[in-house]
Amino acid sequence: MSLVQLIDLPNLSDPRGGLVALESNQSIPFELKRIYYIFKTNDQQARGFHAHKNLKQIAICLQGSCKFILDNGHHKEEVILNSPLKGLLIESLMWREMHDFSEDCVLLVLASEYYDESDYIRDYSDFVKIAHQPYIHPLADVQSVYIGEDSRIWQYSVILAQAEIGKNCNICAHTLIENDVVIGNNVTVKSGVFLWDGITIQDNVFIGPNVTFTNDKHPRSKQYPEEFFRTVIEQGASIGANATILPGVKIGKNAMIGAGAVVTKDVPEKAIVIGNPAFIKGFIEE
Ligand code: T46
Repeated sequence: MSLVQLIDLPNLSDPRGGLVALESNQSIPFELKRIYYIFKTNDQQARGFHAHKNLKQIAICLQGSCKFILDNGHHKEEVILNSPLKGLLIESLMWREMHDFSEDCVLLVLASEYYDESDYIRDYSDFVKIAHQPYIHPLADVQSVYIGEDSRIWQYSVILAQAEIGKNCNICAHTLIENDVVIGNNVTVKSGVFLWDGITIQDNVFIGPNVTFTNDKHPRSKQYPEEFFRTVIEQGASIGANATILPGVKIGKNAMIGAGAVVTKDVPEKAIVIGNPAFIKGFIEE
């Protein structure tokens, strides 16, 4: 999604002249608590160079022009404001810089909160750290602190305290990750997947919905093996929906497991396996 969100302001102009009326929660998408304006600027003096933790704002260039640079910590976009009929919506956690003010620029800003210096993030490296923090949905139960940057954990996921999850992973709703589980970077775990003790998932692995993992060959209620089998899903492998992976299996790099397959033994690199018990149908050609 573009970082630049320009809102068309209600234009009530008629032959007598221009008129724009702004109303909280109507033409502007928040409750208005504060207004300020910046004027008598010059093109040599840039401003901004900060983000806000919670504040939302709309900037309107009532007269003249200026350039905004918006940066969400991942990428930057520029926009020139030069119309009293356009409002630039600046969401929280967005680094902003204002440059190239025309001499006659009058920049009006509508703010969702009262002034609060503690809401400012004025150091760029602090901002980048915050912008890359993992997202944990409020309905998830995440006890582990070992969640890599840019990872997202969705509703009703349970992640126990010792589990390790790398960067940029997507752990979908309704998943369970036990303690002795290590997940690499860029991994997708779709809904309905439970990762039991003893499972390692390397970088770039895709685990489809309702894939079933196991870690005990002869399970009996209340009887625990001294150690669970170790299952390893190597880099880049994909496992189709509803496949079952038996305990202790190694799935090789870039292998592809068909939907519903029951994998009873190791799968070589790049192998395509299907069926119950799963057999090799071919190899991925690159
Ligand atoms: C923003 C961009 C678009 C206050 O006391 N109350 C206020 O409401 C404001 C806006 C500022 N101040 C104080 C804080 C500083 O000591 O005024 C001084 C100058 O503010 P600052 O250097 O933050 O100004 P800009 O032009 O760099 O940034 C302003 C807003 O502060 C900021 O929220 O998003 O405009």
